[in-house]
Parts: sequence; structure tokens; C-alpha cells
Amino acid sequence: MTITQDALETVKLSEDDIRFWEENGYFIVGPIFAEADLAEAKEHMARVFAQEYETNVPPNKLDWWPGNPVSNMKNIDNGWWADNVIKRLVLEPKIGAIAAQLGRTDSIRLFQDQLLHKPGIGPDRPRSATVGWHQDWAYWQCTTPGHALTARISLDGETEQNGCMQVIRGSHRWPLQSDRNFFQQDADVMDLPDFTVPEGESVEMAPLLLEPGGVSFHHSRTLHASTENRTNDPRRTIVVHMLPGYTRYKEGTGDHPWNVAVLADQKDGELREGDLWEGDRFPLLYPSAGAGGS
Ligand SMILES: O=C(O)CCC(=O)C(=O)O
Repeated sequence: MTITQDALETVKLSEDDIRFWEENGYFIVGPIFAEADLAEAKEHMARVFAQEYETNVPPNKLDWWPGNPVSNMKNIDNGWWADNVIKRLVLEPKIGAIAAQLGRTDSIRLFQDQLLHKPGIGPDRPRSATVGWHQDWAYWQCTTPGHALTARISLDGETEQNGCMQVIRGSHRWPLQSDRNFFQQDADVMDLPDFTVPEGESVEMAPLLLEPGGVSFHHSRTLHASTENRTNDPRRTIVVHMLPGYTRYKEGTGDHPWNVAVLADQKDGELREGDLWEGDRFPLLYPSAGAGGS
């Protein structure tokens, strides 16, 4: 995998960068992946959606199958299990290095990836493939404390026309909002729900505009959503959900049973409250073991 020269600069964040993150709950870095790598990733993402798995291991959760409507969002969890090109991108050390600095922590693990393909539906077709407003931690309460964070690697670039992600600035400091039912394909994202807004805070939306190869980061409590893609081309994103190394398992939340099952497997079936999220399926991104192991 080729990382552009600029990436060497990008990986060292300034104190102002980290304060911006702490204040706003999101952060953007310029392109850190070369065009050739993005092209290869798009091709391999298409193979995973077509259920061609070069490792012979399927991803652990599919939300789209060949034959489903093409106007739906294609969404697969843990594509890195199935494909080595996706794996190299997801385990890219610079992503973990940036996350560690943002979280002011000395270790970062992969929680899971997500391959997203938001189809271009053109100007006139009914709204589809939107993601409604939500906070990731609302359904990740099996990970405690709630300091998880996410990197989104843009393969095509993200604009308001192609349904870039939108965030509410500073909402990572707000309480959890109750509505978890975010994955409506036809949500009108611009019609903001009645958020529970703490005294002194205001609702300020920010579009996360990305160049191809650019990466956005968001805190797991930051409210976010994305509109439909009104272009004629897909908007493809590789999402890397991450946990600080000190993150522990919390029992009884009913959240992410598929990831809890993977964690139990990593602990030889002896999973207990307070166990660290660790093991080969939750590899270290920082300090990095690279694509080779954990
Ligand atoms: O890229 C999108 O449209 C939504 C992604 C998302 O919800 C996430 O990364 O947590």
C-alpha cells in the first residue's frame, strides 16, 4: 500500500487539532491514500459485495445481498476478514496513529469495519440510501467507557451532492438521544429531529466534505447522519470503528450480539463483564502490528 508523502505530515497532530476534536467531536485529514490504492479498494469492495471472498472467510454481518434493490445502501461489517486489500486499508497504521492522538491514549484497537456503498440515484428518483441521525455509542454500550471513535476513508470524495456525512458540532458532549432507529433508507435528514440539547448548547450542523483519499474522524457520541446521493455515481466509504485499548466489555446491554459473540470466541467462550476487548479479531491499530497480525 502506497501512502502519499503528505501522510507523513498528517500523522502528527498539533495541540490545536486535538482541541478542535475535543471541542467539535469530529476532525478531517486531507488525502492520505494514493489514487491507485483507492481504485484497488473500490474493485475489492465490489468483490466483497458480490460475495467473492479471497480469504474464503465471509464478513461477519451483511446488510445487503446480491439481488437486493440497487437503490439501497450496501453495508457489510468486517469486510477485512474476507479480503486482503480491504484488510491493508482498514489496518493502515496512520489511521490508528491519528486516532490515538485524538483520544490522547497510547493504544487503539479495531472494533470492526463497515463497507458502505451509497448508490447515486440521480436528481429525480425517490429518496433512498440515507442514514438518519444517531450516535454510535447508543448501540455500542457493550463497550465501556464510551470513548470509541471512527475513521471514514473516502474512496470517491464526499460532497453535499453525493450524500456526505453531516454532524452536529459538539454533540459528543450531549446525553444519549433515545431514538436508535436510524437506518431508514428514506429518512429526510435535513428535517432535524427534536434533539435533547443541553442548556447553553445550540444545534449546528457541519457537512464533512472529503477529497478522495481523505479521512474524517468522529467521536462515538457525535450525532451524525447522511443524505441521499443525488449524483449518478456511487459514494463509497470504508469505515473503521475503533476502541481505545482500555475499553472493556459491559454485560447485559443487548448491543452488538455479533461482535460480542466474536469477543467471546477470542476468550475461548469464557467472556466476563469487564474483560478487555482484545484478540486477533480486534487487532491493535496503534501501536501498529500492521496487516500481519495483532
Ligand atoms: O457514511 C455514512 O453515510 C454514515 C456512516 C456512519 O454512520 C458511521 O460511520 O458511523
